[in-house]
Amino acid sequence: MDSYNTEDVIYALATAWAKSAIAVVRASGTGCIERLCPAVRSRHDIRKLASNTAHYCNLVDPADGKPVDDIVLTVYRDGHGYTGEEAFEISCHGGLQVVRAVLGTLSALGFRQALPGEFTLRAFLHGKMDLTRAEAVDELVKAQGRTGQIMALNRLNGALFRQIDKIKDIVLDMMSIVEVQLDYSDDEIGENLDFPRERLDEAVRGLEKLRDSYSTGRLFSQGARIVLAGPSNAGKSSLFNYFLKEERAIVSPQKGTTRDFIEAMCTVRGIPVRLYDTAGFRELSESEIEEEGIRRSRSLMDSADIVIYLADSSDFTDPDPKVLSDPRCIAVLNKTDLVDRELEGFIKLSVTTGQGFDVLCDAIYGRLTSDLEVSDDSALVIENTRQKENLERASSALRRASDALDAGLPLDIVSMEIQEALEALGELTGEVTTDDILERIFGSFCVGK
Ligand SMILES: Nc1nc2c(ncn2[C@@H]2O[C@H](COP(=O)(O)OP(=O)(O)OP(=O)(O)O)[C@@H](O)[C@H]2O)c(=O)[nH]1
Ligand SMILES: [Mg+2]
Repeated sequence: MDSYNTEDVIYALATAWAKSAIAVVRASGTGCIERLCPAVRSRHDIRKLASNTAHYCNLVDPADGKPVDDIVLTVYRDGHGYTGEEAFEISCHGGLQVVRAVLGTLSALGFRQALPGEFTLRAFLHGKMDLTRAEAVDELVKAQGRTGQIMALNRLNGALFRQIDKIKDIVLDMMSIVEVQLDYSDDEIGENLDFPRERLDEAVRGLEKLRDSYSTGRLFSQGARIVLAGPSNAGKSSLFNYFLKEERAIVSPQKGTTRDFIEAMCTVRGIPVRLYDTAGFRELSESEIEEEGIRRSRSLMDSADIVIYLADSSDFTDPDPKVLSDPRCIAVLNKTDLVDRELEGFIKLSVTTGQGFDVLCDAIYGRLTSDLEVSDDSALVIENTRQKENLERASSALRRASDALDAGLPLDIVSMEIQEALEALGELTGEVTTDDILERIFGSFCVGK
């Protein structure tokens, strides 16, 4: 962190850059409240305000005293607030011109605009959060579905940190036992080595369970791609709209209504889904444009996690067996309100009445989670590749330690492996950090670029 100055007073707009009723501008750094003084007109001396208190004030241009906005100023000191250093928040009116003027005022007072992730980096540096919590901030902000949001919140509240800390305690205990033996014995495992093997296994199981939760976490954070495909007029666009609960795609009794694909986000049983409505297949397409649409449908199907093949119960033609044999395919027979029939391997649906939609959602959820261990949203899961890598590193090292014990190898080899596991766990929570790790998490700004 050569050129990155943690002494600077920094500021940033904490809310979105968009017109709104209120916007919040945040600032942090030792001396930031004193620095703001020339731009504040208040009944109080803002330097003497108690921490965690909010005050109505006037913000003025420090150069000419002209009004900028009426604001509510909230101050933080003594380790309170997000970053754990002296800080304040300005709640101002949310018009873009107002926000621009407030930011300009701070800039004129010598505040530096914060870089992405910089407030969270400071929170980490001041011990307000460990790295798993810092990563959870970003994951929570980006959560797309309710389940992913709850899972990220769980990590932000420290559930992951506590679990890792518990396992680390076990590993530390093992380390001290090995160290004692190393001090008193002659490098070989003596018959009287009292090593808690079951504790070692417990630690490995705990780490592997967390590591394996990655796929679940990824599914609930990144979501899945689902393509609606099938013959023209089967009701793909109708189903697309039904998923979105809005009339997004054009629906008509005419074949070939959808020419190009449309995509939209929705959630299915808490899983974020990017859903694609595509051009229906027809033997005799009427134009080059439609043919191009059909080509695009096929290429989308190639990259989908699930293809919902929609057939028309009232105008049924045998589907392409290649599509149906694809393990990603869920076959659906629509318009069963018109012609009610059973077809092996097909879910019965009527988009018009909604009958069968729940069964379809269950099938999607089942297909996406079939290889995963999913319990409920209170489950402790990770979605972060860095965390997964460190968990893998730690559990592999402990497994090697276990193998070394089994093989009766010298204790210093066991000790080395346990040390490696401790390092990986330390990196995971941020007890041990390097510029590389901080750069990976907080962005390139912190390593002198
Ligand atoms: N009775 C009945 N009609 C339906 C149902 N689903 C869709 N339709 C009707 O079927 C017609 C075709 O629906 P679309 O959703 O446009 O079909 P599509 O598969 O998108 O068609 P293309 O875009 O041409 O490929 C429309 O008139 C819909 O109102 C259903 O479950 N029951
Ligand atoms: Mg359509």
